[in-house]
Amino acid sequence: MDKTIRQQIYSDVKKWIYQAGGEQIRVQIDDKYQIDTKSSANDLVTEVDRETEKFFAEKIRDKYPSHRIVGEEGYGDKVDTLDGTIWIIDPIDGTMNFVHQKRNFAISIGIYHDGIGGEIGLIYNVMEDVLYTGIRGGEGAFRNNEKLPQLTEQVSIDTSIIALNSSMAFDNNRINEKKVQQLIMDIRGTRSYGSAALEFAYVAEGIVDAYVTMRLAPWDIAAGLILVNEVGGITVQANGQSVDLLGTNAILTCNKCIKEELLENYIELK
Ligand code: 2AM
Ligand code: CA
Ligand code: CA
Ligand code: CA
Repeated sequence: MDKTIRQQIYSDVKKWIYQAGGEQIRVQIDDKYQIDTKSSANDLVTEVDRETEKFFAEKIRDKYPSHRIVGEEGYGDKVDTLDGTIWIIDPIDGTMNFVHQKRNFAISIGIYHDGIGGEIGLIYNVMEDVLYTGIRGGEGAFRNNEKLPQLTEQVSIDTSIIALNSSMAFDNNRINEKKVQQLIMDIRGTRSYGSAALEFAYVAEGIVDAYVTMRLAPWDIAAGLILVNEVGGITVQANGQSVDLLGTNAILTCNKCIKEELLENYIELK
């Protein structure tokens, strides 16, 4: 992607994220809105998820009519190839947190171009007003415009904090749960934030050393990929293969110095 176009898109998406998150969601956080369920009783979606995705889809189609959109709530296009420019949108990542906590959720937007994952990535922690950004090209990743340091090489399993869902420790259908239990005993601590995008951002920020999770959709990971990349971290499928950008993935994103040990000793998919 041409550098000038990349900068133009970046400045537009940043403006729109602040509008959607700040001027719309944050000021209306105490308003009543409709809550529905999707695949299960715990899989929530609200009017605000839909309205926010619609807001982005309209802005993008107006300004960049040739670009395609992949969105969680159905305002996007049917996309099955990675040609051209693709916007991958999660209007609210952490809807359960949005509904129950009124915090700890994010808007996540990743932009791909011609098969390259992670041209541009933005994750906006709406209630804390913290915007994580990354643009391809080795300039690094930023937290509210402050450059994040490259991930330190001083991390080992026994001193690491790892974000994971508690269910992984007793789910013996998809993962070797005994090894997850061993991991939990061997590391310093676990965290579970309930927003995949924020968990990626925290890996990029270096405040957790890895995030492991079993089923993520393209919009859960698109923005996070570039943030973690730009600080020298790595994201793979939990079986070690490279990420399928338009598919569902079990994901490991982490500091590079613990990747091999995690894959070899602790994460065994069934
Ligand atoms: P969401 O809030 O956008 O749906 C919760 O652990 C994390 O997993 C959130 O980032 C959530 O995204 C994501 N997730 C993916 N698929 C989910 C599902 N079927 N039900 C609930 N959360 C899901
Ligand atoms: Ca959802
Ligand atoms: Ca999500
Ligand atoms: Ca969502």
